[in-house]
Amino acid sequence: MKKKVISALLCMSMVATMMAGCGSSETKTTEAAKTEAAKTEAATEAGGDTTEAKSEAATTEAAGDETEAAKADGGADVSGNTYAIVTKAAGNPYNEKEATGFQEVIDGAGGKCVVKHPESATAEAQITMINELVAQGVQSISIAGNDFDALQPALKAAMDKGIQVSSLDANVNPDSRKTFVNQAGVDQIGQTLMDAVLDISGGEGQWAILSATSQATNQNSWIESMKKVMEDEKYSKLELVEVAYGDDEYQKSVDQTQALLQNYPDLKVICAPTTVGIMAAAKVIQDQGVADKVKLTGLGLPSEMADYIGDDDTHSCPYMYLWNPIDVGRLSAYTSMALVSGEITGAAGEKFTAGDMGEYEITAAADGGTEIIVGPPFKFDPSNINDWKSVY
Ligand code: RAM
Repeated sequence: MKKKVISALLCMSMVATMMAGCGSSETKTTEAAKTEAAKTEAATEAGGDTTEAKSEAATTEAAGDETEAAKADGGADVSGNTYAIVTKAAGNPYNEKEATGFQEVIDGAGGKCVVKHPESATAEAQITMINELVAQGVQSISIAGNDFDALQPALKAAMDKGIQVSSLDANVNPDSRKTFVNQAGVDQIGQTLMDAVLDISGGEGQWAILSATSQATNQNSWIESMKKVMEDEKYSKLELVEVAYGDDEYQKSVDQTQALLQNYPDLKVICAPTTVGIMAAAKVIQDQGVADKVKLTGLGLPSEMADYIGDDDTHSCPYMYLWNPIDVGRLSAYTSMALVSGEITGAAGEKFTAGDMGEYEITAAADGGTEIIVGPPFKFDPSNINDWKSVY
């Protein structure tokens, strides 16, 4: 019976690995899945049915079996601890997927999880939530910052109370965090997107960026990186005509796209490094029937972009990139648990095992703080979009 449970767990881990696998990390993750199964076996032999304990821990706040479940998952007793995640804003499926991944790991380990989605993507809305979480006495806060500096007083106050603060997706300044779970390297994203613009434009012509909010650190660092890449001679025939902001609101992103199309009749490419923006732009371009003239690339969710990806003149987006937002949330949860247990402090050079995601190392970030990079961006094109659209 126990052996069956273990092999079922191993199979589930391997299937999950195949689903989430973005090329190079597959081997690492499969190894990690095996290690996890071995740990599970040890815990199972030591007594108690871990599978049952895990699912109970996910649904009940009672103690008891939770301790066993937590030990089986991460080595530390997380029962009684509350781990919070604050996303950029409600109503964005990308943010919801991050929160789902975070919650799944915390629940699975037997901890308590609090998910907060501010109504709008502003620093003010997040400050209110941070203050509430401090008053509630949570052990950790993982936040996708709506501003690099503005959250510092609230996050510092949280850290002064012993709360472990880390950021994910969009960074806050180094004084406001222990570390940052970064979806992919900033320059890697900048280079990848610039090369896509170069390729899709045919090497020359006008292009524009459709971003999220003007305060979003992730967007701004990717845009800065693209501009740096563009200084190279290779990109000299490209003209960046405007950076427009749709604030990660669908209608505003639609309006901004319409304005770009109207103001720049020779526009060849729009690059939207935001899942909300790219989907809005894709719809506008196709609805206006100009997909033969204006092309789109950027960062998009395969589930939202499947209808717009194609090589012909009726489709707006030849290809785009992203990473698994569920994994960004999952790694943030493992990071929060490791910070709370004291396994890591957030210093460069520290390593820890993020459950079945495998081992990660904390590295120095360009802003003087530290970061943990989830993995490289993954390309979605007509050859694979149908395989991915139901995954995330
Ligand atoms: C949007 C948000 C998020 C970003 C993705 C790519 O959903 O702006 O912060 O990481 O796009």
